[in-house]
Amino acid sequence: MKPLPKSLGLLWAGMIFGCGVALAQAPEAMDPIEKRKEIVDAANWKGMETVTVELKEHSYNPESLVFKAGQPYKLIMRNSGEKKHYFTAPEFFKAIATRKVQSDKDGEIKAPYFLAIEMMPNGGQLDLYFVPVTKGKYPLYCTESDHRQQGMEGTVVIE
Ligand SMILES: [Cu+2]
Repeated sequence: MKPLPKSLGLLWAGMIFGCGVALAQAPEAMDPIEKRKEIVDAANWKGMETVTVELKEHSYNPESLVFKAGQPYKLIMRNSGEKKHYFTAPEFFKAIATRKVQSDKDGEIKAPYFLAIEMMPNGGQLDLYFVPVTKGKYPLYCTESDHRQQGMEGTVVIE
């Protein structure tokens, strides 16, 4: 009875292939990068609003950042402290369509999204260009040393 194992083999091959296709499509479904790019391209950057957040020992000023979904922004992140500080907000970064992070002095970095941005001390500055997409309240914190325990955390709201 050889035909049966052969057809079973084909069935298994079909199932494995089918699963492979599903797995290959999953990341795009979870992280719609192309959609983010469309949002960035379609945004009215001439109507961009500028917001500044200052990082220092051991706080963010303001502690709560609020953005409107669909409105393009430049978020100026400035470290006026004497230590390195992080703008860590992985959930927020996944909730926005990122255009770029720019250093006026050094250049710009384009990526679908970031997880954390580290700022050098004594006036280091990076500008995040983005469009808020998914409404919610997201945690912001510094992952340098024990800064978060010392109170260096805040929130980012998209409304
Ligand atoms: Cu810090």
